[in-house]
Amino acid sequence: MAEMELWFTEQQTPDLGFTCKITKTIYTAKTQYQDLAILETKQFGRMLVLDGAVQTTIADEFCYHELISHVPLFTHPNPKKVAVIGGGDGGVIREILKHDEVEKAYLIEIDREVIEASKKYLPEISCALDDERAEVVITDGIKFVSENKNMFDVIIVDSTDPVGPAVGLFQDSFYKAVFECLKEDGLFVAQTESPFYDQDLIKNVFHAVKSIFPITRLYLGFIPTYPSGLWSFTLGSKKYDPLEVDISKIKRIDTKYYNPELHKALFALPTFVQEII
Ligand code: AG3
Repeated sequence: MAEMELWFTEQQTPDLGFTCKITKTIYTAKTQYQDLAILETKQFGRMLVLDGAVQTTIADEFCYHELISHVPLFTHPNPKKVAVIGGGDGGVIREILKHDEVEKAYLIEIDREVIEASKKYLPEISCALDDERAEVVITDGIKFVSENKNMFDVIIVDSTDPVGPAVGLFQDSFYKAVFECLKEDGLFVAQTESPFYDQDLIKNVFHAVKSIFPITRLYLGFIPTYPSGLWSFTLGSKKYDPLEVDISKIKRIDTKYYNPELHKALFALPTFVQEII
């Protein structure tokens, strides 16, 4: 008898699915906050899925993790204290710790089980979580930023989609708290979904951030396993403008997507995206 084929589909929109062949279901759990699965896919290697949405895969995680980390960290001239809100797989922490000036990187994750499953099944991504410069805090990111003032040089919001546990991470009150939680020359970046499918969200976030931070910028990258592949990041900054960075001074670090030539080019937007904001 021919071997049975198993396929996983993320329903990216009510009318569109993203399907890949899986060779093994490595782990599944219903955590306090969400449904979690680690799948072995043929095309992308291991994949982390939360509430049916692909979060990261071994093959393309570098695109997202490098984009969300190195743009803010090379925009701030001396990032010493950095916080990641969400990001329990540890991919952003791994990228942050490639910067020698970073003294401490905090991972503020609400769901302990995401960290545990990633440590066990996605070691390539979670490997830096045991570094002595990394500190894991299990708590609600909204509570954490509201309780800590004037503390960080850079904050990176690596959330899930704006449904379920992440809804509050896309609200005006959260961006105000992020502003207060940053030092006087701090900056932050949040992942803000697909400019192809989530135009209202991007517009709302951009204008909310713009009403709070003196400098607000949108940049794009390509992430093959996310809806439409085209992905947006919104940056809010108190002082440093990513477009003013002297790219000749950017240190070469080990990356596969980010490079100094790309730093400003990422902010050049297609016309239909310019029209969103
Ligand atoms: N966080 C953003 C995932 C969004 C994907 N959305 C989707 N597949 N519908 C990724 C976490 C990686 N550290």
